[in-house]
Amino acid sequence: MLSEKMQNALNSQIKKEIYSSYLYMAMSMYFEVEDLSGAASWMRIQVLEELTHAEKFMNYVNERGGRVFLEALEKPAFSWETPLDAFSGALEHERFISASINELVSLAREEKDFMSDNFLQWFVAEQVEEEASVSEVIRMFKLAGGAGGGLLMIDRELGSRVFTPPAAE
Ligand code: OFO
Repeated sequence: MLSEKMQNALNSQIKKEIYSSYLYMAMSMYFEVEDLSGAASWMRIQVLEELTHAEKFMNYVNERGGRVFLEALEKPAFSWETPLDAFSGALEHERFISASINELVSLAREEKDFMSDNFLQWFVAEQVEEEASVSEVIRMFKLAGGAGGGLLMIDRELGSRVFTPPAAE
């Protein structure tokens, strides 16, 4: 059984994961307006990934006999100065999520809740990937320096991303 404190913390994380998908949907819509369909598609895949993260947390809370309470979401930004700016915002957000996962691990250890600790390790590894994939896009945008041809090439590359659902446990 989950402690009430852990249940609340997991519920707060569920909200953050769903908010991530909301934020990336907003970024996808921004890229659509900017005629960067590859970046828009990359973000739409990120939306799906975030929803699978939220689902993993929800399943876990249910499995441990807890209760999921969905909270209200804040309105995300809808516009960014440049594509690089949007991806930099995504990296900042991912760092915030990583810190939040680390807090959950600390709580699990404090409470000697080793089941939660073990469950959360998947997310610890996932956050390494989340930060790395956004950083890689940022690196590409910086190399292109906002130039037309380079931007088009990056957009094509981003459009080749495919959604791979996480393996079922
Ligand atoms: Fe769920 O990892 Fe991104 O936010």
